[in-house]
Amino acid sequence: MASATIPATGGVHPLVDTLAAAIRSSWQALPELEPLAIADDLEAISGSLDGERLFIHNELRRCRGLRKLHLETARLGAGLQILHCVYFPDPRADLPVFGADIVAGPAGVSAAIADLSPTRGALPEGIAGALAALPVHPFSQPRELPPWGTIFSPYVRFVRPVTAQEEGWFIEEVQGFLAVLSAAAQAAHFQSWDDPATVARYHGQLSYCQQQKRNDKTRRVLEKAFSPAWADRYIEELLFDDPPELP
Ligand code: 18B
Repeated sequence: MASATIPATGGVHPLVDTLAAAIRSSWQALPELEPLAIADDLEAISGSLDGERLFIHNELRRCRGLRKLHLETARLGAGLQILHCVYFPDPRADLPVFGADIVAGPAGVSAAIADLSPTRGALPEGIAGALAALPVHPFSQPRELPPWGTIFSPYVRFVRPVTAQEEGWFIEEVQGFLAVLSAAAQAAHFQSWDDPATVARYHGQLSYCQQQKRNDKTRRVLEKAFSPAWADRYIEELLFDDPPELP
């Protein structure tokens, strides 16, 4: 049975809270970490739906090799609690996209996914090697990727964690991914904007954003909590905005 305890009102699922704290603390290992500006009206968003309090909290950073680090925690109606996190690389560096999503409802966590996703067909060899060496835990309920999930690497983890032990495993695996990425960011070399490898990685990142936008489940929840026009702007401007055009 679901081990997860859902606070009666207002709070955030413990897995969402714990992973958000682990992600924030992993920022300290990133090279040249800096704040990244966020529109005032997108930093903290609140509302209500069917008498339930809704909120979205967004945090943005950048660092050497990663142009945008985005962490979002949200409560979005029908008791849905969400952690959404994406690190978008600078296309001049050969780094993958980090992505993680947790969706928890009144019955527990239904989806926990994390990956370092390639931006040029395959992961850089050093990163694939480091991921292959990480521990893999025997989750009891693995989940199948949706059709748009072709963007993920062979190391993607997509599960429904059903015990406190499995929730701990998921956090540990995400920390492993983040340690691999932060070491790669420290060591990254930069190619020029017009290098064909940079251009290929730019297009890979664009395609990552386009595929993520095919996830109707994200859009539907935001449309219901706010409005279709608001959901569209939020997805296009903050969740999966295209990388800035090549100079
Ligand atoms: N996502 N998720 O981040 N999504 O944003 N999410 C769901 O049990 C939101 C990402 C991913 O099987 C569900 O299926 C909202 C990133 C995958 O068809 C809901 C936000 C990744 C699935 C939401 C959000 C990602 C999924 C249904 C913004 C991966 C399964 C819950 C706050 C790196 C899709 C369920 C499927 C599912 C909602 C993955 C409700 C609103 C970065 C693969």
